Amino acid sequence: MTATRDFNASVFFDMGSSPSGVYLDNVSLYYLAPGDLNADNRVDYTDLKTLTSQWLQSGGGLTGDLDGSGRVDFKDFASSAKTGPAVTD
Ligand SMILES: [Ca+2]
Ligand SMILES: [Ca+2]
Repeated sequence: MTATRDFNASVFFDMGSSPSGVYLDNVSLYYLAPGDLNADNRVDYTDLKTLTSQWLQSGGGLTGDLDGSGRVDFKDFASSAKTGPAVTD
């Protein structure tokens, strides 16, 4: 993977006429594999367990909703499977 320092990014805040400021501290950017639902840099049984626990659920905040459709289904499972599991558990 490319080191974080290899990326350039710009962030713009439109504060309108607000007198408030924005302060950013300790910002990290990293690549997260689509199937890595718990962000531990591995796609494994724990992620699959999370996906199955949310199976066919709808709504917001579902970590298993990989395609952002609002529902955890076969499309999400397929996305997770494409990541290539490193099953060690
Ligand atoms: Ca994981
Ligand atoms: Ca989905």
